[in-house]
Amino acid sequence: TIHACLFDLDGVLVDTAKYHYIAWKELADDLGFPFTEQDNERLKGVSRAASLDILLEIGGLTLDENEKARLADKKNARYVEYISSMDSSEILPGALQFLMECRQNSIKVALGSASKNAMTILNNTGLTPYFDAIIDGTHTSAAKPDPEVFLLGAKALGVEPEHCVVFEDAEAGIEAATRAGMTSVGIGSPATLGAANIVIPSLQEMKVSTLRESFTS
Ligand code: B16
Ligand code: MG
Repeated sequence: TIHACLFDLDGVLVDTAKYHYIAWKELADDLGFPFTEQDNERLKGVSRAASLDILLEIGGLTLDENEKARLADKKNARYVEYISSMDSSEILPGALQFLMECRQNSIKVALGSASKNAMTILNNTGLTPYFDAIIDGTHTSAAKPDPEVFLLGAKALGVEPEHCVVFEDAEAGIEAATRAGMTSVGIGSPATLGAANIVIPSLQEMKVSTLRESFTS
């Protein structure tokens, strides 16, 4: 039986991927190399520091740790600027309805995000009150695909991993869920999320009844 749902943030509940992309692209522009939307796919679900390493690899640059810290801060300052004006219109289709349905069915709800800016996004979009526990990049020491973020979420909710379902849009996040001993629902394309137990295009295609039918154990 399912007692808890754990949600990734970017790409599952809100579309912040576009702001991450613009902010990384501006950094690549500053550094003088092209950075496409296709390149950006590699950064999804990946921590800020690891994202910068991938970006620099794409640009063929090797920089020291101080310089990398400066660039990561610069990207983040721009990203924070973009998300500061977010509102509830940027909640992805079906997300709010499904969060409410979880509550109505006494299914506990936690956030499991890699982002250190998760609280700003949840507060600006009005999503904060829908969560029983919030675990984000400020609470974790290991990034997805490490299962830490989801294990901390289950612990905070007091639910065993086998009774948790994770909703994720990134390959690394699905792997983290599997390693945590949880069931996973991929949000996006089966081409990239084939490792998930089921894959749906968006939370619009999800209902608590569907979840219960899919996962009866
Ligand atoms: P920040 P998620 C992830 O959030 C994003 O998908 C990823 O693109 C980003 O680099 C990472 O958070 C860190 O975000 O720079 O705000 O700390 O998908 O795990 O909710
Ligand atoms: Mg994500």
